Amino acid sequence: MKKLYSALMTAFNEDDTINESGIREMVRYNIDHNHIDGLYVGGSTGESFMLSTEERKQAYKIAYDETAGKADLIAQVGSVNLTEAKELAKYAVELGYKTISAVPPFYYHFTFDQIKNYYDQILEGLDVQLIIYSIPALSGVTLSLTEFAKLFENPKIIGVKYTNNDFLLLQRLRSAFPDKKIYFGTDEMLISALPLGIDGAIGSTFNLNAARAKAEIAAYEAGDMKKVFELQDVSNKFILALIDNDIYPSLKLVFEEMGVHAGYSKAPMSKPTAQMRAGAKKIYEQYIK
Ligand code: NAY
Repeated sequence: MKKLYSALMTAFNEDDTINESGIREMVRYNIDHNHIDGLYVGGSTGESFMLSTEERKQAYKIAYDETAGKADLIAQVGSVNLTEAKELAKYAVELGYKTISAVPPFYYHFTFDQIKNYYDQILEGLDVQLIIYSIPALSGVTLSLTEFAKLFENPKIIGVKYTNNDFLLLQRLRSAFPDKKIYFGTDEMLISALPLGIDGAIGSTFNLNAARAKAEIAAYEAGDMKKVFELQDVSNKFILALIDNDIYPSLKLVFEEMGVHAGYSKAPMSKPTAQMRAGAKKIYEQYIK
């Protein structure tokens, strides 16, 4: 069975400090209501690249503690600061995370050898497995099939979180590396990734839309492609409405509608306006309630 992971959000207070109880509530919701297979902690959805090292550690710790072994956990430790990435990886492993993930180093257009060295250094001396976080649209780093092959030579690198709509590369990855894990990361294109043999999906919108996504996966596995299309169609109306309303703050606003105190997003992300609040209420009523 393909797995479904929510990309965990980080709840903030209005002054942009971390809101611990908000993170705990979202973890609980994912476990108790979504019955989620796992949580991806500290990724883009977690707004992690805007956090200090200590705040990133705090988020891993809260998520680990609240999950209490009831779901798989993956800590995203990638950073353009390799010293920080190594420190975060060590910290996550010491907490008990069995799997980490890392976005390639970004901004400076590093060479492939530098990227490979970054992954090997993060993993050096740690008893942990790693999933590459491939998200070219945000990181600016596109890895080719040959480059994935070289990274996969490190036996601790067990797969990729593939947030990319290059389906030719996805198919070639699946064919070339049947034993590596591939988690798809564009929730609105899940329908296109399912037939390519993904092991599961990791996404922000599953925090709220897990039941529909799970039903889509079940329909796919039962061979009911009409149902798969219908479910993806509703999901996409929901996802596009969220994107139009400013996705990260709006996911939290919809959580608030459901009584889950998800807090705010961190500046420079927006604080909710009256219009965003009204938009989120409408999304909740139309797609979740
Ligand atoms: C992450 O690290 O949190 C993710 O990459 C999760 C994947 C999400 N991508 C981003 C950039 O947020 O769930 C997707 C995405 O929000 C969704 O498909 C809507 O576009």
